[in-house]
Amino acid sequence: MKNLDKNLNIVQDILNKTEEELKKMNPVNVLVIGKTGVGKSTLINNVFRENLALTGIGRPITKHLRRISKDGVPMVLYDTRGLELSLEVQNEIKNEIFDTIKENKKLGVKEEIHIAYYCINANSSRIEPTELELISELSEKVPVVIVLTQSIGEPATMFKEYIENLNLPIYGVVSIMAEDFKVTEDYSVLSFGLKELLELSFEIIPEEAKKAFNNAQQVDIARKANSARSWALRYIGTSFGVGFLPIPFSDASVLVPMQVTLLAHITAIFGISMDKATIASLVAAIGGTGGATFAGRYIVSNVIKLIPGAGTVVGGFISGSTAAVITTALSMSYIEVLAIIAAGEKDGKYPDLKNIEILMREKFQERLKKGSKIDKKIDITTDLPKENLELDDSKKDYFLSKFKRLIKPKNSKNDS
Ligand SMILES: Nc1nc2c(ncn2[C@@H]2O[C@H](COP(=O)(O)OP(=O)(O)OP(=O)(O)O)[C@@H](O)[C@H]2O)c(=O)[nH]1
Ligand SMILES: [Mg+2]
Repeated sequence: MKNLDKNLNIVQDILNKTEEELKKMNPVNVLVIGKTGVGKSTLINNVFRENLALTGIGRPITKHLRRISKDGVPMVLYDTRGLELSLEVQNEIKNEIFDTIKENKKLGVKEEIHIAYYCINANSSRIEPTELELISELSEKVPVVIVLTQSIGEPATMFKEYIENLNLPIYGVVSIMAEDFKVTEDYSVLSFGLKELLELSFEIIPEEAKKAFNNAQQVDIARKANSARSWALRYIGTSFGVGFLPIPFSDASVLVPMQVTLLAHITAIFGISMDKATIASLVAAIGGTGGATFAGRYIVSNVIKLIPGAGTVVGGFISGSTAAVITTALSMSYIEVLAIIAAGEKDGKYPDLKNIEILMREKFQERLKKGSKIDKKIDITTDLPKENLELDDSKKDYFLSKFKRLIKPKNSKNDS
């Protein structure tokens, strides 16, 4: 019982610290604009996690502008409505948007709108003069990307060329299909273009908003994992490098607060919806059954023996390099598991908690056995060479197939 309490404390600590980290993070602010039905909400729900357009809390800030946000996702979306209505309404909208942009800009980089996605249905074949005017004026105030939604085939390609030739003062035109589009019973146009939109957006938004953008997006999971990994390796390097005094095994629990901070920070950088149960499974996995913490006795009896070379440690002390190996293994395996959860979640599939625990334990031990070796050319989420980082559909299949047992249909209950 006592062990369980300790575990729960760690879980709560990780959750609280993650929340703190998120609060410190500058949010990314995105304006999504376009006529009704073009696919603004579909775009948002596929690019960002947590079905933001569907489940976020929307607050009308003007007649035609809604501000959407959600706890735990460091982003604010501005969604417009009514652009297809009369010229008079369009002018009203324009003024509302421009006022909002101006007011937010006054409040600094934390509040200002960082990017605007101007959505046009790719099957429109032409843009009206009023829309062109709006795009041009908007571009003077905020970086604009034209997103051609529901793009299918030749007409969409031609429309893209047509828009590019207009030489608008925008940052780019990106064709997308945000969600697979079913044409017939056995033929679908698969989703595409979101990765490109993401890359372009990262080029455009200010440095201060990039961390939040990476947290909020769900298109490029390897990117999330890699940024969490770089941060963790830097943190470990400074914590256990020169100046780290060896600690006695009996005091190994001093590592716990450090590891809590580490896991919380990783969770915040990565950006994933984590509940208590999930974190509890992860913590249980690295604490061993009956072990209260991932330090202390557990390290001595279960962890040390797995680290190549560490068996020769004499005098009952944990050196900086041993602590680094343990903590690196902990963070790398944690990130790997987050990546797998995120990949499943994107497809509306949630992993079974028991399987998470098993996987986390396996990954942790695998990492320990590698010792201090980190191959930077290998992407940790897939163990594939880094140039294969992009998770296109074939790789996604490979990626998921490796962990098939983890993935359960959305509606089935966790049997733990
Ligand atoms: N398959 C598929 N359907 C899409 C896509 N984008 C839009 N649609 C279809 O178009 C409909 C309208 O899309 P929404 O995302 O709701 O459009 P919206 O711009 O948010 O519309 P308003 O909220 O009314 O302004 C959806 O219900 C889908 O049927 C896409 O990328 N793929
Ligand atoms: Mg909508």
